[in-house]
Amino acid sequence: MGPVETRLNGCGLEDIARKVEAGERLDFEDGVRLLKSGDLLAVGRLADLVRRRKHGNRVYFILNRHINHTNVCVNQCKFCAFGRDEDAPGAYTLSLDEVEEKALEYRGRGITEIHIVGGLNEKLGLDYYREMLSRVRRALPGVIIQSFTAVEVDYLARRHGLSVKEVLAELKEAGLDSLPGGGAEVFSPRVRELVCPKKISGSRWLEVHEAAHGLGMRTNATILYGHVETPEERIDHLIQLRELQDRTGGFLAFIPLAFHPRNTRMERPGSPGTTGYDDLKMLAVARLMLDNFDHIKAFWIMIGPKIAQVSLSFGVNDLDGTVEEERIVHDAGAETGQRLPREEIVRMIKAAGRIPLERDTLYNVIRVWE
Ligand code: V47
Repeated sequence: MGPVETRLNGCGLEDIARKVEAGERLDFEDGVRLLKSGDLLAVGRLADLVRRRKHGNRVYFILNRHINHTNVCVNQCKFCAFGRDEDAPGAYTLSLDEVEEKALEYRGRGITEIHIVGGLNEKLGLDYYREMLSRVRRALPGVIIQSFTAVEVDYLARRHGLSVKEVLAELKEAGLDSLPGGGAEVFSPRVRELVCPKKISGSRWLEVHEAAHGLGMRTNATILYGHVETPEERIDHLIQLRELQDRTGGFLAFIPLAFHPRNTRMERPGSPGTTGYDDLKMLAVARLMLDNFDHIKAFWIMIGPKIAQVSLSFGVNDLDGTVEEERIVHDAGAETGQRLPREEIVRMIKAAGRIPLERDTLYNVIRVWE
């Protein structure tokens, strides 16, 4: 009996613990049992074992800046409080000068990554995106541009009658380095029909990321959890990501995104969103199922800095990030701040007994905060 297994006696997960200790891949049924288990600490301990093997005492964070250039969106996903019609109150589209100004504000302040995502706005073509990239590149030389979801890339391809590969190649030429993980939601067609019927399918999302990997771009992956999806649909989503990662190795990190219902068409009385248990379980199960992903990242904006810090004992090895300004989840009622200073992230990681590593997008270490 292995050390972890010993401590898991009686939790009903001993056979899974044996697999984890032997470094064996977990299957669909294992994943569903872990998600349904009431023993959060047992699941967390297993995830922590995997995290420790991969990363020891090290926890990554990044100095980054989010920019949401437009909230005008034709998709009207039911879980989204950010997107709106062009003529709706609060609709906005940043001019190229405004995007450049936002980027320039952060010049010389140590930011290494810029994360730009927005809605599907009929007024914005490839020219806007190309010009935005080259202006941001000029404003912040050396900063990695991790921007535009697979959904935006697909939209540009369809609008301009180009292939996804052609659009990605053009954006790359203009300065795009990497794609963030947004827009994945839950791959299940049943769930998409209920919550985002106009959005690209899960298989199209995977196709866009595969094409990006083929062009040498590294990308992230997400799941939007805590709404109508079943445990089985969450695990199926993770397994589809794991299969693509087996083929390309192009994913950097997986980030579970906790659904925030406020101001969305899915807001119901008495449904305030995910609980701390669900957040920690989702992160831990992701760590256990995604054995070929190096990094599991907690987005503190969505789950709060305190749960994000605790998640460092539930499989997480990366805290995203300084952020600076966030609109998507704050429009949906997030009560977290807009930014975390570097000193606060370092303090959180050290208080968890770990070594903070400031990183760039590709996980090159910029500074060790001993
Ligand atoms: O694509 C939309 C999600 C995503 C809500 O790649 C919502 O490093 C919760 O993708 N409640 C955008 N979530 C954010 C995103 C992201 C964030 C941090 C890091 C990275 C990365 C990516 O937010 C959207 C959608 O899946 N979202 N509405 C909502 N009401």
